[in-house]
Amino acid sequence: MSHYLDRQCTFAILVASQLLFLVYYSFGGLQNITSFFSWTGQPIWDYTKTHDVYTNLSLIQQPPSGADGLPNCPKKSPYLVGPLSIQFDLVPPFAVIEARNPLVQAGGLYSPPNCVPQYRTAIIVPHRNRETHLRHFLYYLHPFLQRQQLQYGIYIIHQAGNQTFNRAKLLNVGVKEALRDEEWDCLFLHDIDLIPENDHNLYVCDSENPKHVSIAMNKFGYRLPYKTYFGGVSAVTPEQYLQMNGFPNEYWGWGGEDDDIATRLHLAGMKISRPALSLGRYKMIKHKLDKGNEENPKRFDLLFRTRRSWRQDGMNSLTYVTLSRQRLPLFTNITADIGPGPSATGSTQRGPLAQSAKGQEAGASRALGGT
Ligand code: NGS
Repeated sequence: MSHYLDRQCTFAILVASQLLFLVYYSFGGLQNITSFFSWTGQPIWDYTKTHDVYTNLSLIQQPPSGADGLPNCPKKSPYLVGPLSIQFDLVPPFAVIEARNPLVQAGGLYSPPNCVPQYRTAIIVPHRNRETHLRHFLYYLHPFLQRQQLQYGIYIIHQAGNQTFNRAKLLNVGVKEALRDEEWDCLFLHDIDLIPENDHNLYVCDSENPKHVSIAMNKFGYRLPYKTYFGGVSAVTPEQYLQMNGFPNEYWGWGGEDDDIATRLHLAGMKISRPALSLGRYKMIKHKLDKGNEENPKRFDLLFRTRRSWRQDGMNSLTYVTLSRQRLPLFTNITADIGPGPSATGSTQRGPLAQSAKGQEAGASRALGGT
């Protein structure tokens, strides 16, 4: 009798374990089971199934003339497709990018032709000697942003001369210059070599806190490299930008300025907001460290001083001269002289540039609501 029971028990365990196995696989394995129980309301994206970045663009049409006033654009654009196919083997010529984006206006400005946009976003990109990257960037960003039904403008901020590169100061220049054109709701501070992989990653701001957007880059295995990382792509409202006194002007060369920004936003009483890890995905265009953007040996000293310096170093101390401002077909090109960089003694030189920029800055300060 007990032998019979033993056999029945073994049989039941066998069937149960087979059933469990079946359930496990129909859920897609361990990863999907855990994500099912910690579900955040965000869909799980399948990045093995991607779409061409120009999908649906031809559906965006001017309404027939004589039609009544435009409706508001919906909260969620009907043109979004999700994961995008991105490849950098062929560099698209500017003429091809222009032809594929016929609704983009001079200066890289765009507003949906068939509805009133809910958001106005300026994309601000520091730049020097990266034309190949620029072409990839424009090829992917224009259709991406149009599908989101945003009003947007792309500003490329070019550092004149051969002095050491200064990413954070160029971003400050870009913010001032962009706000001369329009009362943008949101400022996207964007590295030129990062391409978003999912168009549901909306280029709008978080009204409460500065948003770090490029949280999952391919070069870091689609994870944050460290908890306070704030590099690559971030989004702030003009008010948040002023609250943190913009970005530091004194980081010449590679590294540290993004860590400084992360610190100053906390010092200004804000927190870092982030999208879902499956949305904030970016592909980086591979490249070597640029000439003129060598590691900044002073970055650790500067970081040590952020708490004391952030109120003095930022938008309220920004000086530069705009050498040119062109509305090109795909972007607004601003070339700025941002000064000679750190002197041999370590302090930033303040020569004729600082003097001559003062008058010019007054207007921009007002546009920003500054003093
Ligand atoms: C940190 C740098 C950041 C930089 C990050 C990622 O160490 O500026 O690495 O760099 N901070 C300092 O040097 C203090 S990356 O791998 O993208 O080149 O953004």
